[in-house]
Amino acid sequence: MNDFLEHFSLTGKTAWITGASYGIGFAIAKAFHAAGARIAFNDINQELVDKGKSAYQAEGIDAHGYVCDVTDEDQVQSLVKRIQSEIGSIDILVNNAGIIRRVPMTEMSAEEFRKVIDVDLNAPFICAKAVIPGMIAKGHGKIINICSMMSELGRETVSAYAAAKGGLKMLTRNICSEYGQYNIQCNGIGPGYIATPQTAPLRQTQPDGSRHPFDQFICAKTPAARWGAVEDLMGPAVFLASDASNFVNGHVLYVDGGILAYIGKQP
Ligand code: NAP
Ligand code: GCO
Repeated sequence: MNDFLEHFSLTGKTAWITGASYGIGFAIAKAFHAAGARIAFNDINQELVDKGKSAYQAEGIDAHGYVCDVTDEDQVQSLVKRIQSEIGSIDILVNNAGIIRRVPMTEMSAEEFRKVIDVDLNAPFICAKAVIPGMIAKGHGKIINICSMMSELGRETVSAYAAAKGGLKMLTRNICSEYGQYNIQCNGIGPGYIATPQTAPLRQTQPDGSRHPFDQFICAKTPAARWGAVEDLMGPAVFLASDASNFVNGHVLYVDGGILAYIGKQP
């Protein structure tokens, strides 16, 4: 690799991607491995971790998988110590684990709202808080928070998710503000609409064989006229995890095919 591309290398780095048995987190972990990083991932139960490990092995990746509920601070603190002892102290954290509940706000229980906030906002706080001391000790660190279009826009039925992802954008900026002095860069990635299990209900073929109305809507709203693929996020994630972005901090990089820039195609 010529000298310049070395800036994008993750060789020798330890990366922890949360909720990465599949979906966006899995793709980001694959990209980090290809760039040279050691991979640690967690998921909420052993079945998912085992599924993830098999998937990583099928890609030739010796990923270290752990059961950990990222909303539980004791579990997170213990996991960070375990990763440090088994693989190495964490250089890169990707707060990827997330849930969504699509319910009209007035029909959503406070408990459901709190659950989304807990996973999508409180957990990134808990995980970042757990890794920052080690990053300070090492003199560098990268934290990438997986934000969303809903960090900028609202839509019907996703009030809790939008509140969480909007808060995650500001948590990203605050970690930058508070820990940038220790050579820690905290940035967000704002994926557009990506074809994963989380969005599968929005792409489901209708009983009459037609495309889901939301599928048609998103393609009309996207200049690229397509849903994103998890592969579209791999390059941006490696950039934000590497030395190539050491002066990029507090930024949310939207990987959305242009949705946020576009008024949408006339019906
Ligand atoms: P996904 O397919 O639902 O995967 C999310 C992963 O997080 C799953 O493995 C999930 O496990 C895990 N998880 C959930 N709660 C957890 C917890 N408490 N502790 C540990 N792991 C937990 O989602 P995705 O589409 O890959 O999205 C990943 C991230 O990108 C999320 O933060 C999402 O909000 C964000 N995002 C997605 C899109 C999109 O269009 N897909 C766009 C923008 C942003 P379970 O299987 O048990 O739920
Ligand atoms: C929804 C979708 C979105 C995507 C993503 C867009 O119901 O609107 O799930 O929220 O998951 O966050 O960036």
